[in-house]
Amino acid sequence: MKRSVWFLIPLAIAAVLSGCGKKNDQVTIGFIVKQPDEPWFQNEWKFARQAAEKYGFQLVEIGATDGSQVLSGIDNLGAQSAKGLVICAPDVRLGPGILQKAKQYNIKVYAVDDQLVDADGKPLDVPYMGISAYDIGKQVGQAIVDEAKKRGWNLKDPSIAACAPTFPELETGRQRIKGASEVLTAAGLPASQIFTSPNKTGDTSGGFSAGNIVLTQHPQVKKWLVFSTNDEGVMGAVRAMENRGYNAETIIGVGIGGSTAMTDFKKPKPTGVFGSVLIDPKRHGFETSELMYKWITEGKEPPKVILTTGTLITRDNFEKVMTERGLL
Ligand code: FCA
Repeated sequence: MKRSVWFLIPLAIAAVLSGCGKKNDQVTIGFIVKQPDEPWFQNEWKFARQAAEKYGFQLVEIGATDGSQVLSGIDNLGAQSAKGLVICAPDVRLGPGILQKAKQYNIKVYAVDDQLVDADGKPLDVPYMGISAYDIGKQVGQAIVDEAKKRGWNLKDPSIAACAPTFPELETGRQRIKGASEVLTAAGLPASQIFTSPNKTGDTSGGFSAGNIVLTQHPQVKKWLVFSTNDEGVMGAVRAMENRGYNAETIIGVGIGGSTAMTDFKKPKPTGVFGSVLIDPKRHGFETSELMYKWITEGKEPPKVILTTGTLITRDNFEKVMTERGLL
């Protein structure tokens, strides 16, 4: 070895040691999410890290936007002798493949947000924590109805319609849309005035494209009600509307999530994103990881299904509510 590289040896040893980064008996848990840029998933990771700190396990965060990334992520966890995996999969129909791969490494699986299903769409027998999607959808619908009433809008007026970027591949997505649609029609909006359009990517740009399709098809609409699977769908559609001259006075959009909508609430002037049903990334991140840790260390399997609740936030109360939840 040349003299000049001797000094690198201690550095290399340190790198190997810190790369291992875990004590011999330390539990490793993986946390795979489908959309790592989305604030919801970043918050899940943030709270999972708090659980890791509290219980002293090693958390491996993996962003996987397609099936092959999920499978290589599980191989990676297997190589690190991980014992558990909390996962929101990019495609829930990968369920059987995920379970098979995890079994190969003796890794326990906990589904979060999106329930894993088999090829026929039947839920798989793995613990699941999701949101109470139908009820939260109804909260969205109710928030829109209440605000429309305040503005004196008559939902039977044919110049008022709803635009809903959907995510029909997911049961939780279908339930959210169903809940909101039912409340709106019960309040007088004709079902034929609800225009859905799939948000192909589940993010804001997907919501923007879905919104544009609806807007092009229905230029006669003067006032829009907007709801979706998540904040991203609503925000995307609202941006498309703003591009065509609609504004906070002619749009009532209510999302699901909270952290993405918050960026609009922080703007000096109101936008078409009127509200959001804030859901609970702490439960979905901290509690799933905690329950997984206890499953591994105490053999106590998490409850089969936990469905979490939501709280409406708007420009008026988001600061208070989100500060209380550790989200601001
Ligand atoms: C699904 C949605 C996310 C989030 C989560 C709770 O995974 O795609 O945006 O709403 O449920």
